Amino acid sequence: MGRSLSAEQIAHYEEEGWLSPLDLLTPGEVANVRAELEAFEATHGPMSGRPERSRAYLPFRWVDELMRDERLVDMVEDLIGPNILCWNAIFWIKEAGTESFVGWHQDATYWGLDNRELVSVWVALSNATEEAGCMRVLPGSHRTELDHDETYNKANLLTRGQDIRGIDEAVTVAMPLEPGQVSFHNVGTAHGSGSNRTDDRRIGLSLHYLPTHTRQTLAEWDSAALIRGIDEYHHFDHAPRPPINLDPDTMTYHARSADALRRIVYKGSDTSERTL
Ligand SMILES: O=C(O)CCC(=O)C(=O)O
Repeated sequence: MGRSLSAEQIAHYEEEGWLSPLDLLTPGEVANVRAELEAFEATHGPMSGRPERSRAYLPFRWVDELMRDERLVDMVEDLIGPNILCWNAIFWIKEAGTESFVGWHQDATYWGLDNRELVSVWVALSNATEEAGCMRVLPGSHRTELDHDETYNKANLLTRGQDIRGIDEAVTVAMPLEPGQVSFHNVGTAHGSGSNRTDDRRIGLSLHYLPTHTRQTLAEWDSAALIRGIDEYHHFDHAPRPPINLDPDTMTYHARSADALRRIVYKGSDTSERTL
């Protein structure tokens, strides 16, 4: 038994590389978060393709607060221990009735981290049904390394249009979520999602937590937010907390941090056209 998760839930995550669904936000809380997002989009345009989409805990105070939500961090602590950094926060938005999809991929392949302890939390800000293109995972795949094609397909939301060929969909598991629920998957777990065939947007925010001993191997400098515990290692520069949305000093830091991230995820690629 952990602080929040049961021994069975922790064992399931460790064995299978995923855990879903878990309740996090109340209907009122999730409506507030979605309203914050859509208020920003009303003045700045769609989040997809904007630099604020990634490392989103720097531009937005409400993302910073969500990533520090004690209910969530207790669950994360059960999976990765008490000294916790958040490396990234990314919006994944598929507009109603569009082709956008996420190819099958393992994040460990592109993120330059020296271990496979990072846990990704995907927070549903809308109804993420199978019809809306919820995430699917390949159970047990966190223990293997699979070959990725880099297709640069524009409809694929991933930086390089990554896709693992030959996944047998019949042995994959869908992780549908109601608004306010979350799923967990390991950095090595193969995952992807289909297009949104509903008449609402499919909106997710992924939060990527790692233990403080983790190192970035693809860059001299990278940043992460200290969430809980002590960082005895200082392998990542500690990201500041935004006092308000779009705080100018924090946005200057965001530009540096997002640039470092772009160099990491595009290392060895001859393009860097997307914001993540
Ligand atoms: O939103 C999706 O469908 C995919 C998200 C994803 O790749 C991730 O959270 O690591």
